[in-house]
Amino acid sequence: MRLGRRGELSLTDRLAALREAVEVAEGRLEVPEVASARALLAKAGAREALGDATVVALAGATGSGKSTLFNALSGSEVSTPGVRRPTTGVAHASVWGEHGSDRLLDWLQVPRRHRVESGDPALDGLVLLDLPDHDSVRLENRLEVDRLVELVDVLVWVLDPQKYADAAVHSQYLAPLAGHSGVLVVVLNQVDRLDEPAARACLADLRGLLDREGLAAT
Ligand SMILES: Nc1nc2c(ncn2[C@@H]2O[C@H](COP(=O)(O)OP(=O)(O)OP(=O)(O)O)[C@@H](O)[C@H]2O)c(=O)[nH]1
Ligand SMILES: [Mg+2]
Repeated sequence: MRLGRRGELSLTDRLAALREAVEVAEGRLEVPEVASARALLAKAGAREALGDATVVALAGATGSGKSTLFNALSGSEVSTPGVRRPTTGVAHASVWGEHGSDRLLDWLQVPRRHRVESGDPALDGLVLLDLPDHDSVRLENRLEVDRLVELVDVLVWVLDPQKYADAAVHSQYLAPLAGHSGVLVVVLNQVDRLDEPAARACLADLRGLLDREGLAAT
């Protein structure tokens, strides 16, 4: 068996082990976990067939600065940031390199696509998504976030100094996703709004919150 970065089993080996367990359980175990495992295997199989691009999504509350960060990383104004809330109603994608991610983006149901010519081969295959707000007054925005959170490879939670401790993000997303901490990144954005001591205090408080949720620093 191949071992991953920290001596853990690779994803391929984990899926193979899960497939074996489901086959053994078939017709013997009448528990809902078997159906969930089967659904997970089907989803992983579908995703695997769509290539090895990495889909990274910027998620967060309205006004946290997702679109601004997305544009800065994309190198152009792909997604319009705004002062009226919420601003982004549909997900936008930026695709680095010639990776042929159209089928992947069709599967993700993200029609807004922008190609980035970075010249850095290390970024080839990166697909960055700017998501709508998870705490939206618009139901369709919240549903779109919940749909994509289940499908992307890496989630970057963009928090801001005013709402970093908001229950909506912690109890609905960060704490339940603690088991996926290897593919979660939490960013404190808009720190330029704070002076140095306030920024340090805010970061320490956020760190404490994440530690209590089982999201230790890596
Ligand atoms: N000072 C400061 N302002 C920022 C920063 N990032 C974004 N803003 C401002 O915050 C406001 C909201 O930014 P957006 O990028 O539209 O936020 P969003 O998270 O995409 O918001 P929704 O699309 O509504 O979910 C805009 O007026 C931005 O100019 C930052 O790092 N510092
Ligand atoms: Mg936005």
